[in-house]
Amino acid sequence: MQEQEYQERVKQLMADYKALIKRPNIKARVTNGIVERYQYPVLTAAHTPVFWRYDLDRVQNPFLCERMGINSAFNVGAIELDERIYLMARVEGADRKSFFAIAESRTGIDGFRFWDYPVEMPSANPEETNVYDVRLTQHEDGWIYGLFCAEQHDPEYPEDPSAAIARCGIARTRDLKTWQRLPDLKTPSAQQRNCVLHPEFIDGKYALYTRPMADFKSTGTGEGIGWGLCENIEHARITEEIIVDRCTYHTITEGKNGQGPAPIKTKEGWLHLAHGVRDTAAGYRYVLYMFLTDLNAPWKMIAKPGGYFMGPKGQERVGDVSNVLFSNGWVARANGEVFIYYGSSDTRTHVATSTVDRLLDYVLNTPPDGLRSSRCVEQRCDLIKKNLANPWWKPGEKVT
Ligand code: M1P
Repeated sequence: MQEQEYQERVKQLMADYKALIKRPNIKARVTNGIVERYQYPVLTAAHTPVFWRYDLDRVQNPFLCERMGINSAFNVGAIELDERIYLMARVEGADRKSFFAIAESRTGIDGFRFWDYPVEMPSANPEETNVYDVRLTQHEDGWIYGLFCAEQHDPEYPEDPSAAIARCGIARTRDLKTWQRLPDLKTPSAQQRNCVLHPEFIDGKYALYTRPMADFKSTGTGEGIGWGLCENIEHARITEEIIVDRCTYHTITEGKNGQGPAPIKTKEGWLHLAHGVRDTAAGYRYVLYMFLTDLNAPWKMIAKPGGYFMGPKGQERVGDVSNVLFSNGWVARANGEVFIYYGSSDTRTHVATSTVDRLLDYVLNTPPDGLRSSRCVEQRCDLIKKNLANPWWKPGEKVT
């Protein structure tokens, strides 16, 4: 390639990247009243800096080949510090390994830019192969904790290259740059993914949401979102897990579920965001749902609307693992706004916005799952009857 063409191609790569980072995001016109979606994802593989992917040395890379491709940027942990929003993304290279990288924005809905270097997360053991899906918790002990899935090949099945063990990795930081890795969480369960640290001490102990499961990923081998206490986060061990939200037949959590980010403390209780999974002929379907637990007993469910408030839509439905919405990061701002960050189809990251008041209204005033078709029809008929009794919204109808 001639020098000039080389220069032009590099210039174009940089210009495309800049345009993407600067593109303003636009609120989608259609809303379910609970959240507003946005037109563009906030992070994609193309949001990673060009210099993460290309060797820009003309002698060593004469054809300007992408040397280290990036596949996806999704499932982000989120935190607000000094009025800036930080996302700790699961970035997956073309080599399938995930790693963490921080992207920062002033608005929280656009303008996310990755820091120059990804996070260099220390490993807990030499067999650790893959890390992903971090949940960030600003704990009352003063540290920011990141709990994530740390995965390795299952030594019990050396012949099976797909046999894996998922553990809960724990690390802490003060600045999101330097991370102190602590020993992995120990629980009675063989597999642990979707573990989240509760932001406050309970009876002087650290409290964690867990997901006890017998198998690495198969639906039907887990009971639900768990809860357990541990004395010492530096050697975290939970000996007893209770179930906060149990997987239930013919609901959105029939297959499995998992706590999303750490819950938000509200005047009505702890507001939770979670994912529910069901198996279908087309593969697993992941949707997002919410529930509320007691302020003084965060393991006690006090309200849970039926069904999901966000399922995969439009472009969100397609990607590496299609038909998946997954969230492990949200931010509740001082002005009552809530930014929900969610990954779609294990490929990209989006934002949806709402407020604490609106989410509480949704959680407290939406009918619970009727669990049977007949009950669900009754619930719907009640709604229809109420609306038809006073059809002020129907042009031309008599208003009572
Ligand atoms: O591929 C969909 C999701 O699968 C896993 O979710 P769960 O822990 O509920 O099984 C995770 O690998 C998650 O990252 C992924 O989005």
